[in-house]
Amino acid sequence: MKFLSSSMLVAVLGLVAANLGFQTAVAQSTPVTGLHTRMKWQDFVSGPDGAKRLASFKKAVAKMRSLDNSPTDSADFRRSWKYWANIHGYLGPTSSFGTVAERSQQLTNDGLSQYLPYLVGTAGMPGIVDQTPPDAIAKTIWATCQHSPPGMEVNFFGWHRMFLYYLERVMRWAANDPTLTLPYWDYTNPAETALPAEFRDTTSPLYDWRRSTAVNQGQLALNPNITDIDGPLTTDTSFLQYEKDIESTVHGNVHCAMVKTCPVALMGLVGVAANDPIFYMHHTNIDRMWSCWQYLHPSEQPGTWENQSFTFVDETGAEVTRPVKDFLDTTVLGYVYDNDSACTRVPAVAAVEVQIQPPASVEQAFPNVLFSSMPVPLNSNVTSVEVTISATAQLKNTELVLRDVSSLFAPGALVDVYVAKNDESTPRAYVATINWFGVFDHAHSMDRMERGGPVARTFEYNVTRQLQALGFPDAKELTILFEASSGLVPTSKNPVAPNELRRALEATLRPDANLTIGAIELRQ
Ligand SMILES: [Cu+2]
Repeated sequence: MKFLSSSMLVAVLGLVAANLGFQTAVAQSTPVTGLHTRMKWQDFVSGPDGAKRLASFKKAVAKMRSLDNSPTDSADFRRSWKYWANIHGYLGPTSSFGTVAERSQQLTNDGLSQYLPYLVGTAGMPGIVDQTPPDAIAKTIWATCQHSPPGMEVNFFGWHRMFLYYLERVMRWAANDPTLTLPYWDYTNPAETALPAEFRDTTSPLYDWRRSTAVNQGQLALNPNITDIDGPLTTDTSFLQYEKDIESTVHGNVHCAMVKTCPVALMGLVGVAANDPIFYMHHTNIDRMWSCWQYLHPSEQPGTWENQSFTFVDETGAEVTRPVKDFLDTTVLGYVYDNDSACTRVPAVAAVEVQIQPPASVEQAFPNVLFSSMPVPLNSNVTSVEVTISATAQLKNTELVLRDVSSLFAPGALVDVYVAKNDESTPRAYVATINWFGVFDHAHSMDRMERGGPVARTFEYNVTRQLQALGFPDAKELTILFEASSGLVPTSKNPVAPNELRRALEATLRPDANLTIGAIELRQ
């Protein structure tokens, strides 16, 4: 640790201390007066008040759904479930997410036509219909969700925190319960990766039939790998990098894994995702991940992004416009999370260097190229690339860069990235999962494709911990593995016919998508 400056040391010790608290972290039983505690789902529904909290939450969802067909100029319409889903995204001729017909055509083109009913409906099951904002307020606020299309940086955390804050106020109104506070689905805990039972109850307003059937039946759960935030939380050196990593990894992974693949409605298609109640439990957990970062970086100064303003409606249906900077401190907003201080699974590796001043680019931060490849096509379900690193390389902060990952359309599965030793003597180390949430269904990407350019994204993963686990620097012959993945694993509960499960777990990359990594680099 001798290369660490004292401020770096403080940061590292903070991480270790935070991690020691993981086992003992409990929901705050005595919140500061006036502050509501956003609880993990399993605590929200248990204890003496659990049944009351759950009833209130379901009542709010049911009441909001009952307002969907209110007169479009009424406050009730602005408090409806449909309206709030539309604030995030909607389909229609004026939407940046295109029309139902356009998204249907895309599903067909992507070879996913069996999921068309999830979008357009089927016997007795209404689908999504094109909508047009009825007034100036709706024109201003519908489809304003901030997600980063390739090459753009947006207020992903900020916009969604504001969205949830105003939704929570509407839900309190709808449940007639001023204590109702949004819970979160903590799938970062490997024990909580199955969809909570209350969302699988077909008679509940929290149920939606358009999720992966095996997930909705409790037979498959999220693969704990795809919900692990230890890497971004302990090695990212700036807020913007962390925000981008959370958005592009765990956030998108969960969206896509809730359905067969992206861009299948609801959760896999940005323009309609917020119609599913699980969307809000997912995003409350994402909001908590922002609080986890804030806890570990209390003195970090926000950037110019905090000055951007967004418009919503409140529980009276009135328009409100406020800057993101009003939403940085959740205690000012009246809530805290039951856990924002111990958010990782395993203690941070003390040898990871914490950089206080984030460098401008990966080239600047990691100037030494240990390995660089030619373009790598991922046209089968497993692709491996052998890597030989020069004998003099030492264990240091190491970045795996997947440059210009491009595809003609959604390739049909997630892609898990691993590093392994060539002799297979040590278990392979998981690095990250690539998902396609929002990549092919956002106006920015569609424009780009129409202009003839592929959508290309560059991923940077800190792989120091993984290389250390594989025995680097002694092991210098490595393999980088890419595997098609559904993002799901079987649960021990409710075993079903193996064939049925196997089909749900199946993940196939379509060769005609031309999924290609422009270059694979290892940098220090
Ligand atoms: Cu999202």
